Amino acid sequence: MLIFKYSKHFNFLNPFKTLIISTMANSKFEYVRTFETEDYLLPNCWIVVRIDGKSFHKFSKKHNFDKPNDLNALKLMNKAASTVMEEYKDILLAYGQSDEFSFVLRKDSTLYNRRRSKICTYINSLFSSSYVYFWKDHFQDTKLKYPPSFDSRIVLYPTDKNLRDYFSWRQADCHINNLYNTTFWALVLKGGLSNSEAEQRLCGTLSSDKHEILFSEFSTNYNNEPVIFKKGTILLRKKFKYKNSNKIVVIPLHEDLIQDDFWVRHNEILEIKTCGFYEIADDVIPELVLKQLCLK
Ligand SMILES: Nc1nc2c(ncn2[C@@H]2O[C@H](COP(=O)(O)OP(=O)(O)OP(=O)(O)O)[C@@H](O)[C@H]2O)c(=O)[nH]1
Ligand SMILES: [Mg+2]
Repeated sequence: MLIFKYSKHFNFLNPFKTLIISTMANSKFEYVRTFETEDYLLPNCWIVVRIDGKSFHKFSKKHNFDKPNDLNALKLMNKAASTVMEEYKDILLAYGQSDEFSFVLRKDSTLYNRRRSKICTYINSLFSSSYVYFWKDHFQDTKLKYPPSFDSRIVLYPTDKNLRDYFSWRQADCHINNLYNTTFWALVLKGGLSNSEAEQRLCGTLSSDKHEILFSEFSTNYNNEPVIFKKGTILLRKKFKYKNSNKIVVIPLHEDLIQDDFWVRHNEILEIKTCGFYEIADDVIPELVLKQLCLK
């Protein structure tokens, strides 16, 4: 008896042709599948996916991003990352700065059976397509000149300390780069120095020297710079009371995550339990949350 197994190559007009192809595939060609390797991630480890823009020094120039920080570009990164978090509920926290975003999945996640390539590529492609899809909402006057791309990697962290140190590393990096870039562009754009003169001026300077240059030469108190530039953006899932019902939304925060306080206040992350309530300060619902409530 002949049994026709359904395959995506099934030819309904000519089943006999399908039979020939599938017999050939099974007997002669299908062995190539044995070359595919398994890539299951170790159990019981935090899964961190980090995405980073390819050559964004060029992309930002081509699209006239404000220097050193373009608020619209940062908001677009946040929107793309929020879209990823809304889709993948196993992501507990995301952190972004500049052209990068990191996502942490619960350590007991069984998403795609913990297959590395599935998790890494789906998250990257949803992030990348969302970046392009939502571009026009953030840059009304600047057309996207070419398709951006992002690399991505997965790193496993076996302990809570390792995970916290990872995010501390990214936030410290944000602070160091932002202080440098803010001083560099003040010297160039306001101080009239060339790029290489500004680079030379900053060579060997300490953090306190950069604060002093900003304060004494450009009347800028670095501490008053926007917190999104200094700290980056943390995305967390929270319950949010809206019109007498509780919605679960992804909220943006711009806080210090290096100190214990953050992890105590948001203990649902490391303890992997239901998310806590989000109280809005000063009654202003962030744009990112308004969009999730379909109010914008
Ligand atoms: N003007 C401006 N540039 C930005 C902004 N955000 C990111 N960039 C640029 O993007 C770069 C990101 O750094 P990297 O990821 O190390 O560099 P890259 O050019 O993307 O190179 P690869 O990641 O190695 O492909 C920064 O150095 C800036 O040049 C922004 O808000 N404004
Ligand atoms: Mg990059």
